[in-house]
Amino acid sequence: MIVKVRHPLPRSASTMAIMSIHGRRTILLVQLPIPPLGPEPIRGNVPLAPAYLKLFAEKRGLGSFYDIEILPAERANALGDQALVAAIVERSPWLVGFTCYLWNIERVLWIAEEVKRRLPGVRLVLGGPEVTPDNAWLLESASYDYAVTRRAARHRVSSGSRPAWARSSESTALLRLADTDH
Ligand code: B12
Repeated sequence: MIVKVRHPLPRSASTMAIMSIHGRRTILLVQLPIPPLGPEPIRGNVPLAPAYLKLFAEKRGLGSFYDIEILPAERANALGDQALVAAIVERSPWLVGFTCYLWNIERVLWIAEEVKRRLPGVRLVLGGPEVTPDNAWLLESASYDYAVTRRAARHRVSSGSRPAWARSSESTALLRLADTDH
């Protein structure tokens, strides 16, 4: 299998300096709730994983070069599908990371496709408990660019029509993706 992580961390100081000149890219992290059956407020969807990933990435120094934003829970929990797509697109993200659970995965894939249709250059990354090496249904989907699996701690890197895998930890995978030149 082909590994396509072009720039393992850490980047050279000169490359980081060039990136900072061009301004920070936006990384948007999204965690969607269990779809509600009625109008009652959403409970239980706490974006702990996005918060962890943001803190981890910023601790590793990426905050100087990437604006790492979490889609606020009030919006993630209240907006409908089209409004969610609009909320993501209006932030002009360079990369969107979705935390995937069994209750949001189908919606995530639909939203990812819509976001890609409107922002063809965006990188779409899936992570979370639903992204496992044995979830063929998900891994064979063409709706996203990268998947970070849990147990095997690998990430998939699209290379045209050929997916490839590289060893990584779940959290450092996000750093590696942010560090991949495009
Ligand atoms: C805390 C917790 C809760 C809390 C809060 C959940 C929340 N955050 O919204 C409460 C008590 C509310 C809860 C409720 C439920 N939970 Co719960 N919960 C957990 C628990 C114990 C920890 C989740 C957590 O936040 N961990 C901390 C974060 C930092 O870690 P993490 O989620 O693992 O994220 C890491 C990776 O997944 C990855 N990652 C995650 N997102 C992304 C995104 C990208 C882009 C990348 C690169 C990586 C990445 O990187 C992160 C850092 O390493 C897990 C079990 C577990 N030990 O993981 C179950 C778990 C998430 N819950 C589960 C379930 C089923 C439920 C309930 C449906 C139970 C029920 N029957 O009511 C409800 C529904 C929740 C809801 N949204 O309404 C399942 C989900 C299964 C699945 N495949 O989706 C889990 C995995 C338990 C299990 N093994 O079955 N839960």
